[in-house]
Formats: sequence, C-alpha cells, structure tokens
Amino acid sequence: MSEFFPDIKKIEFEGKDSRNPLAFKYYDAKRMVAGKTMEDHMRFAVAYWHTFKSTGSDPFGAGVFDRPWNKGATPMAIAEDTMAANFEFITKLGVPYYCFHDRDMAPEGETFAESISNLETLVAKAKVYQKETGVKLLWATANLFSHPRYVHGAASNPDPHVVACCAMQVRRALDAVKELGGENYVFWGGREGYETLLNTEMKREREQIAAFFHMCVDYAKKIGFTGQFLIEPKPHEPTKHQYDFDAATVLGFLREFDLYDDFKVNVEANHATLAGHTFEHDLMVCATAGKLGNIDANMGDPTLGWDTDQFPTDINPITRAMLVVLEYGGMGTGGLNFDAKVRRGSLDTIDLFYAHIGGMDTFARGLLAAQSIIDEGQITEFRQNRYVGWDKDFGKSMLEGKQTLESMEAKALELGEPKAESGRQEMLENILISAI
Ligand code: XLS
Ligand code: NI
Ligand code: NI
Repeated sequence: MSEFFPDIKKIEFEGKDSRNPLAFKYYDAKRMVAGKTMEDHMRFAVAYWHTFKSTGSDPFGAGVFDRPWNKGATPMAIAEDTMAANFEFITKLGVPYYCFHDRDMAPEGETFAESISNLETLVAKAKVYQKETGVKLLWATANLFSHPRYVHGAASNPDPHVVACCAMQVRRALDAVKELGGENYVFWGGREGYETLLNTEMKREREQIAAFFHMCVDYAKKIGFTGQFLIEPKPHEPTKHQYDFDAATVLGFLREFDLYDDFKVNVEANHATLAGHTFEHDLMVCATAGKLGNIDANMGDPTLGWDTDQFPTDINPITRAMLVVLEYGGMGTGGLNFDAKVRRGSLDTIDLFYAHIGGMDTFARGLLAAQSIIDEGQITEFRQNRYVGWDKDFGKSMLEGKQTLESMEAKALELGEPKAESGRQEMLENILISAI
C-alpha cells in the first residue's frame, strides 16, 4: 500500500523525551486512562477534505500543493488515487476513523445521474478499503455549499427547486453513510444564513430547514440508518448571519421545531471562538444538555476573525475542553476529527503527518492533564463547596418548587446581609497549569 507516502513508516509512540518528529510523544493508543484506552477516549478521525483535497489556495492565490494523488487523467482516476492515499495515510498514522463530504470522495458529474453513480462507485471502493484496513467511518456529510446552485442557500433557499437538489444529495449521502457503517451523519449549514433582511424572509427559511430535517429523520428511519444525526454550529462565514450561530442556538432551534430527540451537536473549536465563546463554553452548553455528539478539532488564531482551521497545538484550551468531555461522560458515538488544514506554506506531504501528530499529541496531553485534575479533586471540590447551599434547607426546597417570593423574603429578613466569598479564579488557574 505504500504508494503515496513511501518514506513514512507507521507512526509509533516514543514518549515525551523522543526527538523523532515522526513519533508520538503523548498519544499512546493503548494506554489506559480512567478505565478506557486513549484510542477509545479520542476516536480520532482524519478529514478527507482538508487533508487530501486542500490545494492551499486562498483569496489571493491559486493552489500550491503538488499532491501525487492528483495526477490521474480523469476526475474519477484522481478520486481513486485520493482514496488510496487516504487509507494509506490513516493506516500509517494509526487513527481508527475518517470522515468526508460526498463531493470530497466523488467528483460532481456532468449530470445528476452521473454524480449519483460516481458516489456509488467510490463508496463501493471505500467499503473494500475499510474492510482491508479496519479503518471506520466516523461520519459523512453532503457538501451543500460549493456548487453555484446553492448561492442563496441549500434547504433555506427561496426556490424549492434548489431544495429538491439538496434533498437528492442528502438522500444519496445518507445511503453512502449507511452502506459504509458510518456512526454519525453531520449537517453543517454552510449556506444556511443570509446577507441582508432586505431580500430574506427569516421565518420561512428557518421553517424550510426544519421541514427538511424532518424529511431526513424520516428517510434515515426508512433505510434503517441508526447512526447519530449531528448539527455543527457556526456563527458566520460564508454567510454574514448563519442560522446555526452556536450550540445554544441549535438546541433552541431543535426544541422549537420538534427535532430535539433526533439530533446532537458537533462542536468545532474555531466556530465556538468565532461566536465569541471559548471552545469549552460550547462544549459545556452541549454536555449539560446531554447533547455533545462530536468535536471538530482545530483552533483559530486570536488575532484573525475567520475560520483558520489550524491544527490544535495550544494545550491550555484543550485541557479545559477535555475536562468538560471527561466530566460529562464523553461524546457517545462521536469522536475527534481534525477539521484542520496545514498552512499554505507547508508544501510537502510529510507536513500532513507532522500536523496530525501534533494535534493528536495535544489532545492526548490535554486528556492526561484533565484526568489528573479530576483525580486530584481540588477544582471539583471547590465548585461543589461553592454551591453547597443548594443541596440542603431552603436552597434545595426552592429548586423543588416549594418556596415562594414571600417565603424567600422571610429567609432574607431572618438571615440579614449575605457575605460574598472569593471566587478564587487565580488559585484555580494555577491548579490547571500545574496539571499541564
Ligand atoms: C466549515 C465546516 C465544515 C464542516 C463539514 O467551516 O467546519 O468543514 O465541518 O461540512
Ligand atoms: Ni467543521
Ligand atoms: Ni469550520
């Protein structure tokens, strides 16, 4: 299989003192952490689009990556080579999963029928590779944002004809994910948003999206797809106002349109930060609702206001994120996929290995630090003590609905002016940094 990365051998764990750039320093797949292997905590996945389809183009210049899997004579030949590269890369990296958009795996044809058949042909090949390599599908999705027909939205489009095309694409993507035993299906509303209310009826567009999701739920039931449906929030980009702004907005939408039980949330770090939140904030919004479904692992740049999709290398926020994941029992059928791309100047295929190794090590280190914070107990204990009043007496009975404004007033009069206690933020931050 070593056709596209002939110089790379399987990436091994060598420990933190290793100076080998092609080895893991922290990610030790079989190491047990709180009763589970690191591999099972993380469920890492490689993203087809960034790792294999990214050209390095940006708004100011064309693609710069000269990939050996892009040399085929036809789009289908290129797609076959790309798939071979995908499975070779993943096997050498030692990651259990991958994820893709329909159009990453299979090129758009001249006709709708050809697009459908291209995807079917490549899904059949992917099925064979999965069997041979043991690599599994974490999730798939439909690209409902690149083609010019989606310029005014996919399910939110003012023209139902476009929505029919979008339905066709999602139907076939759901068939693909079912065929490949995928564990989740992701909806990222790439063009589900608007630029100006002068040409947009927001009420209709949100209702259209909801009606569309109901059809998706029905179709999944019909074909027996039992994987988890996930919505991935993002506040803006490409549109000015994306309807799925952040995790809280998505949960509200699901409740409003009677879809709550059928979906969980896929939190992307760089999308949370673009929404003005921290990564761990959006994780916590989902985790406390029992809705944390998956993580698109990446990081933004604090000095830039767009989705830079960098590989995560900043240990502090990743430790805070893993603390939420561990405290709330993980991500269910989800995992951690690198929705991240190498920088435009990182020209070589070996840079793809360095990038993933760094991302995996950062998360592995974050997992170990978070578990040590939990084992050590000071932060948990501090938080518990801070709220102890709610576990007894009138605090508890208020939560049980047994108090009134008048009875609470009587308590205030009896107890007098309360004394505020320190929140101890700096002390707690010191505990976090010593665990790292
Ligand atoms: C773009 C999104 C996209 C989704 C999948 O910002 O992150 O890559 O994860 O469509
Ligand atoms: Ni994403
Ligand atoms: Ni993104």
